[in-house]
Amino acid sequence: MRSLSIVDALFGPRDKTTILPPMKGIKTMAEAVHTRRVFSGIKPSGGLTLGNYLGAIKRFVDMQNDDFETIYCVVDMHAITVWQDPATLKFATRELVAAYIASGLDPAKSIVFNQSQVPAHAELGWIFNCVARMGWMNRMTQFKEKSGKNAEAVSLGLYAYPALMAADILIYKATHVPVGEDQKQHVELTRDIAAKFNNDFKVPDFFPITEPMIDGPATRVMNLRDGTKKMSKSGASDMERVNLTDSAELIVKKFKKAKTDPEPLPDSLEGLKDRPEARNLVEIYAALSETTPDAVIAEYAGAQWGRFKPALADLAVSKLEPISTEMSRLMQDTSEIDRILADGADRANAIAQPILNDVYDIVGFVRGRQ
Ligand code: AQP
Repeated sequence: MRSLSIVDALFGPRDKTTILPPMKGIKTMAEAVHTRRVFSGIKPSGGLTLGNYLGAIKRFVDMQNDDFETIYCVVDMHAITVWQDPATLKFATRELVAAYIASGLDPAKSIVFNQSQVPAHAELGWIFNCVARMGWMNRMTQFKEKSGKNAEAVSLGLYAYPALMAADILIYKATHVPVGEDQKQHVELTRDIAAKFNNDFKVPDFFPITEPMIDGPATRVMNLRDGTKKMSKSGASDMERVNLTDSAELIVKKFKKAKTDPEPLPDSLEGLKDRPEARNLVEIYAALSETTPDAVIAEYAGAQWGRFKPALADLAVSKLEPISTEMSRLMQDTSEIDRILADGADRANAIAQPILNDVYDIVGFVRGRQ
């Protein structure tokens, strides 16, 4: 039997299959005490995929227009948990900012910065290394997947990554985190760390119990060559993913060659059960056209792939081409990107540093000067 986590024990067990965003106008437990604040981030660990766009960036932009304070980070310290060539890391960091802005993030409305420019992330990360338990870390499935049979040879940072991710979120006392399905377990760990810290140091509600926001039709965009695997930046073959910087021709080619089965599209969602590749393409279509998989099925019931795939490719090109064009324009002057990052880091520091000072005081660190 699965043992209850601290959050389960304090607040009751969570439904493990779905975490829906709270209904508008209804306050979550965290919101009752804390400012409604969104934090999320992406690793600059390679070219961005359609999965990063639909599961994260597009939703970051949508939330910016909601009534939240929004903080979006380029988590470069997470990227180096696996080897990164330094010049490539700098390029990928700036390119990710270009992607954020080209997709609609407004640095005047949202705080946009890179993690390594705000030292409070690493400092709180260390405290959380001392709060998180080995047993909790040992349950992290992403570490198991990423380390595979090579667990002895991967970095200590890869193992500790979820504690630093908890610090990324809680250094701003963020109440909401929009993420893809793959990050759900890490946000649950963040909740456990917050609850244990609040409980151990007897500071009820110091850290919020952050809500993961995993919603929309594309919370887990799958690999185009194997519908049972997630689409990832670092996947082995380029044909298994769509990159935000792919040309229109390449996007068309990738969807044309995407693995499917011989059956036409069904006339109900039920018919997609046990058809992971077909379901993935329908969900991508739904997310790109801002509709639901039901509506896509209603439009394409009985369609052969020869009709659906070109329609999907056209749709993807129409959405992604303007983003990649704007990304290349922004990348022509990286000094503007660096300025946005420096300004974002100053604004992020202004929120993070007083929270870190409080944490140091709570844990008993003597501070000569405040
Ligand atoms: N396939 C996906 N479908 C939906 N959401 C996804 N995300 C990533 N892949 C998908 C979401 O993107 C955000 C940033 O992820 P990340 O880059 O920090 O880490 P990741 O999840 O490990 O992404 P990758 O692409 O798989 O990177 P690599 O290959 O370098 O490890 C998160 O919100 C994530 O859920």
